Amino acid sequence: MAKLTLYHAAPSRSSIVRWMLEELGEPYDIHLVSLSKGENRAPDYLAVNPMGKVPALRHGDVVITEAAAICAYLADEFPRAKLNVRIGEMRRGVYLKWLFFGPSCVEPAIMDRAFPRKEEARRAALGYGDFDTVMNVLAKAVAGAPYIIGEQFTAADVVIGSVLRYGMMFKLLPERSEFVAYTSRLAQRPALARAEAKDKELAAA
Ligand SMILES: N[C@@H](CCC(=O)N[C@@H](CS)C(=O)NCC(=O)O)C(=O)O
Repeated sequence: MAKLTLYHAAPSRSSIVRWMLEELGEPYDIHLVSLSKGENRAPDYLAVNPMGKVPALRHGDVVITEAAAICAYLADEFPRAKLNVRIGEMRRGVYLKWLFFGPSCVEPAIMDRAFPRKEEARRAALGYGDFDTVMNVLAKAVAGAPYIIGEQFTAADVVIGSVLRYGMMFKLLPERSEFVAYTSRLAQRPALARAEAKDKELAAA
């Protein structure tokens, strides 16, 4: 089987993929990239990800970047873990919506609030519209059912769960009761606990 290698810095957005890999249960290697030493800007890493960012995942001869794309790829590539919704199932549309909603709406909404623009952008020009709408839509989506598409835990929970966990940790989004309840459910997952423990070890080394 082709080897999986995660280019990783702990903690960072590559921790999203570390969690996903732990959920998969497939063997993987870690290639550490020190952001503080600027290794992400060194030519050998720019050859892997010209954006100079982590995460990147090597699977055999293929390199995938962008945390949500990596999670989607892994879920489809290793269907035994049941972290995807297969093509042909109606629920796949909802699953893909939430996978894309993380990086295209939640992240930019949070970051624009943390680093405001000098001139306010027109709501219609922003892909996410406005911060409050994104939060309201998200709160409704994670209320009730255990996971974002219902009873099944998927890669979309890794993506949305991660942005909510980090967002609340760094006080970038409100601690709404729906977010707290959802991320507490996710915190029960043994794979997340393993990923966190391994990252803590790395961060302390
Ligand atoms: N759009 C990328 C963002 C990745 C990203 O911003 N990674 C940060 C770490 S959290 C990074 O590598 N920063 C180093 C830098 O830009 O110098 C994704 O979702 O994977």
